[in-house]
Amino acid sequence: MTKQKMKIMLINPPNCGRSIPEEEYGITSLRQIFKGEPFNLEILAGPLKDHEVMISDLKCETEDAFWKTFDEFQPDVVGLTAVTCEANTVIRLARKIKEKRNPVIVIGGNHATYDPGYFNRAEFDYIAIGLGKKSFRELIGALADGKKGQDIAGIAETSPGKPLTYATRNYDETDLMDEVPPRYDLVAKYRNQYFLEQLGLTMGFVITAYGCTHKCSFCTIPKMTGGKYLNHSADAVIRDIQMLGDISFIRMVDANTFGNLSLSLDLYKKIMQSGIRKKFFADVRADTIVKNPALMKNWKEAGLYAVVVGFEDFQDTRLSAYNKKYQGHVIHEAIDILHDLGIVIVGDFIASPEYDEKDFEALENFIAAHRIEIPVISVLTPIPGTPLYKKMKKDIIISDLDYYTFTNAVTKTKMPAAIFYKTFADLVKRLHERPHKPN
Ligand code: B12
Ligand code: SF4
Repeated sequence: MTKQKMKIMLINPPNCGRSIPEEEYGITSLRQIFKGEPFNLEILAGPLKDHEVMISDLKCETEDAFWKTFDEFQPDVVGLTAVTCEANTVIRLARKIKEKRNPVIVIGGNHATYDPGYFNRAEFDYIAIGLGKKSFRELIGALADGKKGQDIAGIAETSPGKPLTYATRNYDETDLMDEVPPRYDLVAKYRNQYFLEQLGLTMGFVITAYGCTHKCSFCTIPKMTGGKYLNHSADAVIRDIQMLGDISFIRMVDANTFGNLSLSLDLYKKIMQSGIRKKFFADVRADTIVKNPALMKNWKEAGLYAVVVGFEDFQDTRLSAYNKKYQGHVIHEAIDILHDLGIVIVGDFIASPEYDEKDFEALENFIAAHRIEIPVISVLTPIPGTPLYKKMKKDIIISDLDYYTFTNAVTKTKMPAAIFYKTFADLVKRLHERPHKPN
């Protein structure tokens, strides 16, 4: 059979999810800190040059505009992405798409990877588990040849009512397809909407490495690569930064940046040599900072402006319950290093359902005492498929995934729920009242 040129529509779902503190306690900025480009879809589009591909970002346009584009484009294949709080929304969207036209619908992303069975239903034809750049290309290749994609590792063909079967993909660096850049051009029309309200700036995304070798109990990253840490070459990252043109803030969206020392050094050197002068944001583990202060210094010189550090907590017992693999003193040391270098700290903390008033107070005091410039507090959320979910399943009181926005207590709280939310919401409000502006 001859290869068919496919029309492929990749869709970023609309802003969704429920948030009790926002709905009932007047906080407006928890879920929508900023709109980010649908980088995963840009990456998936990269190797599909033989086909006609478009990206629709429903976070940036109205549903009416979307359906008009959909009717005009008439896709053969639709690719949807979703984190957990978007899972129900993409099911509804896929249902509507199937009613209008019957393209092949593929769902991928964090929720599909951790809880693929959730999408084993008639609205979807295939589920992508883990990294999708190469496996999706293989699937499109098979469909273009008039075949099915059931034999592609990492891709499950749905079988509603029956258990899902698929071959696990043994991810390696070839899955990153280093030589193929993301299709930034496909979101050019939305670019000015990718805005970080809290800092008043727009950002472009690049990625240097995927996955993580750590196993924090709540996290939905390790399975993405089968627990491996996979790197792009420094040259590919430089290429991507340059493709973003004059955007001056670059977010490295790795889950665990600087996890490979030699790559991080190589990239730093190449940034310096190439004359790239940007402000970089990266997600870095506290122990990486403590083990590699010289690397942090180099990166400060290369433009590292802020780091997002998943501190999660500062008490050893909780850190160990989260399987963080370091103790509280590491956090103190990391903060000192970052302050000395003048790198802005975006500190992620988790409010446990075990928290009482004293714990919230201790957290606020810790943030103030350590001058965490941008604290981000989420509520501990057991995402299906994680070790935390297994542990907390019996305590779940809200199973509707719309509420899995990391802002709701979906498990029983030690404090009465209303007081927990009020204390959490008041703390977040106070922290938001001291916004940090970039210099
Ligand atoms: C940048 C980022 C954001 C940005 C923008 C995200 C966006 N573009 O929409 C902002 C700050 C807005 C954001 C917000 C939130 N985020 Co966020 N975010 C990230 C971060 C750091 C990077 C995402 C990224 O670009 N990754 C790189 C891409 C290439 O990887 P990827 O998405 O996994 O895609 C690959 C595969 O999954 C697969 N794939 C993905 N989609 C599809 C689709 C198809 C068809 C196929 C075949 C394959 C496929 O192929 C891709 C390429 O290999 C991740 C952590 C991380 N490092 O991944 C968290 C992360 C995705 N966020 C998370 C969460 C919880 C949220 C919030 C709910 C938090 C909150 N309370 O504010 C909100 C909700 C956002 C929303 N959609 O409504 C969680 C998701 C957990 C979960 N299972 O729900 C993550 C994993 C962080 C974490 N460690 O817990 N986020
Ligand atoms: S929270 Fe960070 S360090 Fe822990 S498993 Fe996830 S990506 Fe790795």
